[in-house]
Amino acid sequence: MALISKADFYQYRQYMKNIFLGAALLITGTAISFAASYTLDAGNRGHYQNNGGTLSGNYIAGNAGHNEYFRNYFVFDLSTIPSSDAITGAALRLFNPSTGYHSVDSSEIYTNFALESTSISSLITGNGSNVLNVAIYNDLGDGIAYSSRVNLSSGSDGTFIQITLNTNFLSYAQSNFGSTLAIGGALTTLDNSNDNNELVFESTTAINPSNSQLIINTVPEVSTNGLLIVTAVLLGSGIRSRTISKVDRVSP
Ligand SMILES: [Ca+2]
Ligand SMILES: [Ca+2]
Ligand SMILES: [Ca+2]
Repeated sequence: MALISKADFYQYRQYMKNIFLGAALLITGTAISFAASYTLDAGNRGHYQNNGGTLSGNYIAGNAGHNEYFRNYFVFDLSTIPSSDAITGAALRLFNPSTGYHSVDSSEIYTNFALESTSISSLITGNGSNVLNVAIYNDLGDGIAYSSRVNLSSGSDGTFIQITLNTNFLSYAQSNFGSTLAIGGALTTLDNSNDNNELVFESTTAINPSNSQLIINTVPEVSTNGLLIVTAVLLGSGIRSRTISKVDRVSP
């Protein structure tokens, strides 16, 4: 005995298709809306000198002649990023002022490094003496690299330098979501003369905090994504089985 007519069945099938499409769009839209991007101003930044001198604010890097060498640092507060999020990418965004590039060479390479032997509190306050601070200066430009070598020149003056951070940094940042992290930087194309000027990020003492930023992109933790996929599959298979059961019951 027929339960529904063919016309009713086709209308029903279209109705269910629309529901399924709507649900799929909703789920997809929900998944996309979870992807997040965080742009954070450096909470602390500055430089250390090869003689152990240090200054917060100015993130100069390179050689100012007279055996004066500088390496810079940046500290970021990640407390706004949920520790359950998964990092997908990161970049350091640094403003190089109109007089920022100052070198005897036509270009210089700037590279970011991990802090292996310096705590964030030591980085901010120093080790207590210039002699002890030399270890911090060294740490800022050695060890694990967080960025590939980035080229600066006079053409970089008055522009933002966006530096893609590598997987070493992504792992480091991921483990510090909800907390703070620090990153060092140095010029890695210095010549053998202690007296040649080879500087980048000069004149950065009093510039806007938003001129040194960390950008972090994330998605929800894997289990949340998995849940969304499972929900979509279950919804799809449930609708299909109900549609098929209706086919069996259409009148001849
Ligand atoms: Ca280091
Ligand atoms: Ca050089
Ligand atoms: Ca030099």
